[in-house]
Amino acid sequence: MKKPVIALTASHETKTGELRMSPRYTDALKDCGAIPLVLPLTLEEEDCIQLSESLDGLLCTGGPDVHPFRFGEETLRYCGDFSPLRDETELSLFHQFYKRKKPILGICRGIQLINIALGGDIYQDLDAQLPDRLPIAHKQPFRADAPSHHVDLAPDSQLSRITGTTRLAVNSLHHQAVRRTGAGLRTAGQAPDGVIEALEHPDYPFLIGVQWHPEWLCRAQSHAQALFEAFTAACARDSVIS
Ligand SMILES: [Mn+2]
Repeated sequence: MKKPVIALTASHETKTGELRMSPRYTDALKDCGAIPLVLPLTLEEEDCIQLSESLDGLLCTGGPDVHPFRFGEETLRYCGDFSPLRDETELSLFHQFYKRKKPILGICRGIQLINIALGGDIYQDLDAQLPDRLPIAHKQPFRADAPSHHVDLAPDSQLSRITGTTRLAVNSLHHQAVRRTGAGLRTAGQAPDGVIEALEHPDYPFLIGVQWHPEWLCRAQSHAQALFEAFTAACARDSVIS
């Protein structure tokens, strides 16, 4: 059987222009039987159309903040750095894969990008904009391969079906988070302080975003492995159809 080919977006070093890819993402996909394909950020729209037609799925990875103009806001004091090239290319890729109903998984920045692409918005900084929440450390003070807080899943969510549970122990390396959810998306999981940590699209073959980093947890947490397996299985189904 043909392996599914899954596109990943790379991290962009804005000072040098270099692209960077953590092997954790590519290993997680490879371990599930997929061929990971890291894309450049210099893609025209017609390139994104062609790639979305020929590839089997899209993984939107972690990275810097999306520019606030993308969700109609001024830049607030605690917003972080951004990559204009990455915002532009990733949004274009998302829209083309989305249009063709190809499987899409968003991780960290990826869940925020998916939400913004579908008309939702985000908190530019949790500590500044939600100071009174339970003080969960969304930037955990220790290694990323150890979980630091829990996420409670909606019992009827795709994520609870995939993971076989409604409570996940996750890592946390973010200072922003989903606020208003975009068109068609539902909240699938929240941290104990109410912060949205997972989104999914009930009417789409596979469109899931998670605020944590499952690529760091594959060895330690079976739910992380289950998520990558479900994603690559959805991409494999797609590769049979196309
Ligand atoms: Mn978190």
